[in-house]
Amino acid sequence: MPLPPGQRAIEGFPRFGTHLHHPPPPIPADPVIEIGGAVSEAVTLSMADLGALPRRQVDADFHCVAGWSATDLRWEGTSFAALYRARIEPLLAPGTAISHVVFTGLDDYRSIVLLEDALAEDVLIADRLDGRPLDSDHGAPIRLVSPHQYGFVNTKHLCRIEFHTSAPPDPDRFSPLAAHPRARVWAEERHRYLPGRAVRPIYHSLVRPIRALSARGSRTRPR
Ligand SMILES: Nc1nc2c(c(=O)[nH]1)N[C@H]1C(S)=C(S)[C@@H](COP(=O)(O)O)O[C@H]1N2
Ligand SMILES: [Mo]
Repeated sequence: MPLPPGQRAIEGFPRFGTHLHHPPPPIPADPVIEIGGAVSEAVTLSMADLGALPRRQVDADFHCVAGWSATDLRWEGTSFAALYRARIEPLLAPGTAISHVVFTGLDDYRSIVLLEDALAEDVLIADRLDGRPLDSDHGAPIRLVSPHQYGFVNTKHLCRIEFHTSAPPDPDRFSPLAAHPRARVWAEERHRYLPGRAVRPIYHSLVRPIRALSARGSRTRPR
C-alpha cells in the first residue's frame, strides 16, 4: 500500500501519545462504555453488548499526524456504524440530528469526530490487534480505530462515547498545534489552519522525543 502524503513507514508499532511517560490506565475488571450526550437515556454498554454486534476485521496502516506510519496492522472488533445503528439510533428522539461524536479514554484523552467520518466503513471499536487482545500500550481493553484519519482521532482505552448535535467546545482550538477537525490522512489534514505540507517539519521534530518518552521501560512498567 502506498503511504499518504508526508508519511514515513517505521519498524513495528510504537506506543505514542499525549500520555507521554504516564503508564497506561489499569484495565477495569468489568469494562464498559458509557453512552451520553443528546440521547434520550444515558446507557452503559458492556463487553457482552459489544460482543452481540457483528464482528469485523480491518487490515490497515496506522498514520500518526507527526509523520510515522505503522504498516500492515490487523484490527478486529465491532464496526462503529453497526453500534450506532443498533444501539444509538433507537435512543434518539425524532428530529435529533447528531453531527459530532466525542470519544473519551480512561486517561481522559478525548477526540472529537464528525459523525459522517465515524460512520466510515473502516472505523472500529477494536478489541484485538494482530490476532491478540489489545495490550495496554495500544489501548486495552478497547479503542477507537479510524485508519483513514490521523492517529490522534483513534482514542485508546475507550470508556465513553458522547453524541452531539453541534460542535462541542474544543479546548485545543487555539493551541499552536490545533488539530484539523477531520484529520483525513489522504487529504493531509494535519492542522486546523495551516496546510499539512507546511507543518510537516514541525511535527517530524516531535516524533523522536515523544516516542522515547512514550516507550515503557523497566522503570515505568506497572508492577
Ligand atoms: N487514550 C489515549 N488515546 C490516544 C492517545 C493518548 O495519549 N491517550 N494518543 C493518540 C495519538 S497522538 C496517537 S498517534 C495514537 C497512538 O496509538 P499507539 O500508542 O497505539 O501507537 O493514539 C492516540 N490515542
Ligand atoms: Mo499521534
